[in-house]
Amino acid sequence: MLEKIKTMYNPTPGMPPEKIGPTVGQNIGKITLPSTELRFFDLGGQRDIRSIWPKYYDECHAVVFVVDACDQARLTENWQVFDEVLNSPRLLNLPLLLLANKQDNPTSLSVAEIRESFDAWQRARSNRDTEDDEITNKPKDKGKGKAKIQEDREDRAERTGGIQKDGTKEWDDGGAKDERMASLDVMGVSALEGTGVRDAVNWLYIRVQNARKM
Ligand SMILES: Nc1nc2c(ncn2[C@@H]2O[C@H](COP(=O)(O)OP(=O)(O)OP(=O)(O)O)[C@@H](O)[C@H]2O)c(=O)[nH]1
Ligand SMILES: [Mg+2]
Repeated sequence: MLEKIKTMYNPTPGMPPEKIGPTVGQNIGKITLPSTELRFFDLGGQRDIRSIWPKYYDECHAVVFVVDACDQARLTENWQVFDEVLNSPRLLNLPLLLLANKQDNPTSLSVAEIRESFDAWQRARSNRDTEDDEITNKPKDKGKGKAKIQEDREDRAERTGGIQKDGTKEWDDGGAKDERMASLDVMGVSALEGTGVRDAVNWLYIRVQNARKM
């Protein structure tokens, strides 16, 4: 993604996709826009590398979270990590953009589907939290023990990401979307083909400019 941004905005192109390996630590990049310079810190997403993310939180002016929209098997893990970022106190007032990458791939989830998946994951979690207090009285769960029931639920959410086989919602609390989710911006991109990349950079440009004026 960052290499594509460099290629599109800088005289010297970024690395071609076939030369890009998993990010160990950080990659940095800079682009110059009218009256603004945007500096990017691309942080690796692997589990061990995530622990360095908070070191950047105090310095940054916006956060872009890139999700692989083709990797449905890892969406639950993705949402757990995203939710932590979303709730990090030091990031709470910063512009946050969620990018659904790999839109060039026919198997990728659309922006709407990505939103819905996160929404469903959140509902599943809050359902788990409330039901946790009641479960001991449920006949089908009798004798299972609280820990086991919780484990079953988590396993199921892990497998499905909150979406049933037919694509419908597994949980429906009948309304009240999380306010933060409603105001969260999600955009579709293809880091490979560059689709949506200018829209994402413009989004950042506008947000960072606006934040400066305040
Ligand atoms: N089809 C398609 N493949 C992509 C796109 N972006 C990345 N890939 C492929 O996905 C794989 C992972 O890409 P990376 O750029 O290493 O992903 P990353 O999110 O930076 O991963 P980490 O650096 O480990 O955090 C590579 O095989 C890329 O070629 C895209 O927009 N479309
Ligand atoms: Mg990377």
